[in-house]
Amino acid sequence: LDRLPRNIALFGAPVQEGAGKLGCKMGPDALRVADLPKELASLGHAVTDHGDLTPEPATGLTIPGAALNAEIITGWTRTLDKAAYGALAAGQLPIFLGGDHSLSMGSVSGAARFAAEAGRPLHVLWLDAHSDFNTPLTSPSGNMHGMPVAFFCGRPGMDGILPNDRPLVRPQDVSIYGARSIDHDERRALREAGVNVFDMRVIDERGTGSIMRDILDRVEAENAMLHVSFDVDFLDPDLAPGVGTAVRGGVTYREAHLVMEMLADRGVTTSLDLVELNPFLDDRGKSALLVVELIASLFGRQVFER
Ligand code: 6HN
Ligand code: MN
Ligand code: MN
Ligand code: MN
Repeated sequence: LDRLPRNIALFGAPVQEGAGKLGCKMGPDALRVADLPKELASLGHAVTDHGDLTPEPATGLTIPGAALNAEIITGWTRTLDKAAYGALAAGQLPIFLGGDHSLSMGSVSGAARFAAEAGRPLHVLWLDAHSDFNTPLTSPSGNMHGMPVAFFCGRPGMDGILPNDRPLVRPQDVSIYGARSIDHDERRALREAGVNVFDMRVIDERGTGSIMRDILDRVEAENAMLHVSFDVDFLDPDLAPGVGTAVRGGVTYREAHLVMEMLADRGVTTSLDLVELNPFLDDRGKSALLVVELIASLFGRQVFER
């Protein structure tokens, strides 16, 4: 087991323009009020909160199809790409406090850029009710939080947001875990690209332990870096109602903890997003508090030392 103290860098990314409902911009502060920095520090990690980032100005972009607020999201993507790359280059483990899921366009791209220079593959564990594999040409909503996986895998249709020759993530290195809402065009594109999709049905059938073991064995075998992207709507909405796109039939309390505990056992996580928390829709902070509890599990809290 690997329980080394980490050098953790927190970055608030109060972006909400990628989602269809307002409120995610309050996410970073809700996670702080729920004591995320203190919980991580109490586990023995060095924690620095860098406060909230701001998006670069970005104008003059033409994206065909439906991509709402594309210029604001482009600015955030460029800012977050630099923050992720810079933190990893400084030997830190960055945690991005969202903000909606469009922020992963930048955080994952920056991690991919660092991994490419380090000569290691980047794997992505995408904990989400959704697959976020739309492009502006397939999206039914135009909301860019439904597009980040397509973006960092290099699906066409979002040129100019970052350089087109940037390092991408290979679709076969992405594991989507907890899916139960996939749009018609996304489904075909996911299959054609070869993304690993663990939907709720296969989780019910195989169980968390078996699936997570396979995902983590591959990360270790390939000496890969691992970006974990935690969309709060991966959890069942009875547990975590503070999200804008809730889908029933989600991951349970114990299943979610086991995902985190298995990640902690392997110590392979190199960067992390906490996204889609919408405090305006929450019930007395319960979703924020559960996220903090789960992240403590991911960073080593356990009932009984093994
Ligand atoms: N999320 N597939 C839907 C869309 O609008 O593209 C929902 C996306 C949800 C995105 O939860 O991060
Ligand atoms: Mn998502
Ligand atoms: Mn989602
Ligand atoms: Mn636990």
